Amino acid sequence: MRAKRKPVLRFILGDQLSRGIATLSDADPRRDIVLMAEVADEASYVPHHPKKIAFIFSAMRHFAAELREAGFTVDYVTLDDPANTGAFGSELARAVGRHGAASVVVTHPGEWRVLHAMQGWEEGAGVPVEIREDDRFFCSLSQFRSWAEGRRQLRMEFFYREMRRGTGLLMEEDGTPAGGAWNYDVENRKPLPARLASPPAFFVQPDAITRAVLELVAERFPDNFGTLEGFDYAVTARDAERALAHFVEHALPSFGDYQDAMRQGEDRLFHSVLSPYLNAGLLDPRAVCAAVETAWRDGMAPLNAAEGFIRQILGWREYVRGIYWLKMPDYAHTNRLGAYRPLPGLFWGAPTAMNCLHQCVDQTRRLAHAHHIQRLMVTGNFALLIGARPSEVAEWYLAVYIDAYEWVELPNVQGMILYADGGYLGSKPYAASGKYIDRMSDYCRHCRYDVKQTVGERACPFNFLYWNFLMEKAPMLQGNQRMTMIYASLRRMDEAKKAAIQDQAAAFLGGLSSDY
Ligand code: FAD
Ligand code: DLZ
Ligand code: SF4
Repeated sequence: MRAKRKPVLRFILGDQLSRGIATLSDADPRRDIVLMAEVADEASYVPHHPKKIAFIFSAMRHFAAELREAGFTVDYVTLDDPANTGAFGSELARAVGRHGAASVVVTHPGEWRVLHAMQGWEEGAGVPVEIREDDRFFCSLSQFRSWAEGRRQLRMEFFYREMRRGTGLLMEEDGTPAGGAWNYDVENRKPLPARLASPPAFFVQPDAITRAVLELVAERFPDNFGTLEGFDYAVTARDAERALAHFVEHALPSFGDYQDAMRQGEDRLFHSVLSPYLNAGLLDPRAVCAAVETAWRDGMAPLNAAEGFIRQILGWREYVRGIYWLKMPDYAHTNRLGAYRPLPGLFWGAPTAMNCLHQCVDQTRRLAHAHHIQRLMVTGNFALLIGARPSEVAEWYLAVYIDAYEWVELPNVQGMILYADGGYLGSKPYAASGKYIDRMSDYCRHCRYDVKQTVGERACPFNFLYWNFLMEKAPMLQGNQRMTMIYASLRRMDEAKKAAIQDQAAAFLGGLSSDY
């Protein structure tokens, strides 16, 4: 009698929930074992928002059920399994022993920290571990590396054009961009008209699997920032595809126009809220971009909306991933502007009279989601202007958003909001005064501060912090060509006003507390 061949153990991580994942590409359901594990290390390496943990655990459990239906044997270790050792490496070693596996196959993880640990798994498990490329992105890491080679500074716009040419997305047959321009931002970013209604929200009722996960998370993570109430995210690929269809029908047509708008009481406006599904593997970025291009070609959405949206995914999402893997692990420690202030407690929910911050942090607490302009121009801008320590800011963004994995969060924090990388990702800091927030939102109308005042008891803190930041960072920033105009305005400001701004900023910064 021939001996039974030993199984291959196929280890799937919580953000690899794609049927097309490289780990499974040559899997034999009759012989191989799929391993999935809820582990304490991953659930607590930052204090994740409870909705983020619930989303990942529920999506993992649904994915395991789908694989079983397709004939796979799935060994699923739950967080409350008494034998669970709490870490990827030790769970893998245990499973290799349990199943007498001949080898392990896994896909390249999304975080450097996990890749680093993965390199020791072979020794721990005592069998070969094959790490496969994650091919769920448009641009491979080697392709990005070749593109970046020899460039001192990278620019997203040039990368994006290459990606358009390479994929053919929104391209004419003669090789020119659809409509004749690469970018339609001049038509985008309008303030929201008072009477414009938001699109209807997409939601999914929690099923029995999600309800069990919600109970587990409530019990195990009672003190984490954020609420589990009203959990309505999709947790299967099928529902994520419904979320995509809903977005294309209801929100895409106005996505470009109101991409930068914010309105009190309206959390999502015309944003897609597809990032959790894209990043966990429930949605394929190619399918998302194709659906949006089709909507434009069918006359269901204007070009400025389709281009603006596709640029976020084909451009920004791929670009930040490329930078992350090119620059890690050093990228996490960059701090070019020398920022060392502890993160104020208001980020974790301590009361603040600054209405814009209160609204964005409170929305984050409720939903584990805030849209790009809230992350960039409200919380991000504030962190930049007060000189918050990059590592604490990065931990906050990684913890509180449902879509946060380090490969996408870190370049947005170090590069986009904090300029900690000295201009490698973006050409200048996104610093702004309260005027920007006032133009793009109604937050200022409901605030105790006056956005029109720069100094004085009711002056909007964004105003004096902005000018104070420019003065303080002048040695590093005033040579930046894109900041010439603003430094010219600063030079024209009279000295008494400058001194008053600096005094008020110092008093405000001195009063910030990291308690919450
Ligand atoms: P939409 O506005 O509908 O955009 C569509 C898609 O484009 C998003 O789903 C996302 O996949 C992609 N996208 C848009 N902007 C970016 C960007 N700057 N970088 C990468 N992808 C982008 N996005 C994450 O997915 N995870 C994060 O951890 C994350 N952290 C961020 C931290 C900061 C400081 C900032 C400024 C931005 C961060 N972003 C992050 C980018 C962006 O804010 C979110 O992708 C977006 O808000 C998700 O909501 P949405 O799906 O409704 O986006
Ligand atoms: C974010 C997360 C959490 C909270 N929990 C788990 C888990 O228990 N098991 C798992 O496989 N993945 C989890 N994840 C996602 C991982 O952190 C993610 O796969 C790694 O950071 C690599 O990107
Ligand atoms: Fe924010 Fe200033 Fe406007 Fe208040 S006045 S909401 S602090 S920008």
